[in-house]
Amino acid sequence: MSGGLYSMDQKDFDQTLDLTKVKPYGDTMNDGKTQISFTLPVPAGDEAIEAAKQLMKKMGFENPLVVFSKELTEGFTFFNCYGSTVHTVDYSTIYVPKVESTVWSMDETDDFIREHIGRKIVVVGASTGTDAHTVGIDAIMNMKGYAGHYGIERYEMFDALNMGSQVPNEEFIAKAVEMHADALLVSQTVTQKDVHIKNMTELIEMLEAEGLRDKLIVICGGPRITHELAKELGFDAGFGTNTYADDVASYIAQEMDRRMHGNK
Ligand code: B12
Repeated sequence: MSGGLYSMDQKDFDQTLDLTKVKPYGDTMNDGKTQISFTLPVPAGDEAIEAAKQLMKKMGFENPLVVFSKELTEGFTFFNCYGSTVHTVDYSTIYVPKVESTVWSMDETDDFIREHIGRKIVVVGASTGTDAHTVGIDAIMNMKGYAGHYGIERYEMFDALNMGSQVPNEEFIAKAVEMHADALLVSQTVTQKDVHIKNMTELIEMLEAEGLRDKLIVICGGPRITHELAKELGFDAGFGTNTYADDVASYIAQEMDRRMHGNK
């Protein structure tokens, strides 16, 4: 390449990708460039910016830069910062347990249920306990759907009831029994002080006490739910962010089939 302002050759940049030592990519491989935002309970000013930079260094960021700061309300300042992290992760050893199923479209799932189950699958869903967040369970169940994916209420071969939010476990189970549900969909968004763990554990214990646990496919979901956590708590499956009705409906259809016909 000839000279000039933008003349650095590709070979001048680090291009080594080592999956045992992965770090963020900003402008070039391995530069570790990260954007981070947080609020400190201090008034805005040069001291606040210095405090943010020092904190960034303690968090493992080199060359911290505060690109934006603003007092949100008296005594609280918000920061947008950049820095280069010194940390890496070993990507090659990562294992994430996931729900084992093939994701189908709504029509494929409906066709499969017609052919293999031979009747509608009954599903009852709710955001349970004290949790008032409805958007997650609506995204999965609502007729209109979410992000271009129709919810389970739209499926011809599902009979779905969304009970809304703050549904006590007792009411949830009573409705499931009344409707002869095949699957329960539990949404948990608030995880402060592990309230979701207590609530989900209580649900499983109540189902076990009533001899219902094995008769139902019990699924949970929410931004901090993982399949691993769900299994630990005695659920059949757990779904986190970026889940759509397609994922859940096809899993339920395949799991029902496995239970009815022992198919792998
Ligand atoms: C909207 C909102 C509210 C609204 C809810 C209105 C409503 N009708 O839902 C209101 C204002 C009521 C509210 C209240 C509170 N909220 Co709020 N809220 C939010 C907010 C901004 C968006 C949540 C949302 O709708 N996400 C969109 C949906 C589509 O995403 P999702 O829930 O993750 O769902 C997807 C997946 O998780 C999954 N999924 C979800 N459920 C299920 C269920 C099944 C079966 C399956 C398969 C999949 C699945 O699929 C969905 C689609 O992909 C978040 C912050 C954020 N930006 O996320 C905070 C947030 C969730 N709230 C929070 C808090 C702390 C509260 C309050 C405690 C605040 C307070 N001190 O009063 C109260 C709690 C009230 C209560 N009793 O529950 C915290 C939770 C922190 C935590 N880890 O616990 C958050 C993260 C904000 C924060 N950063 O602090 N909140």
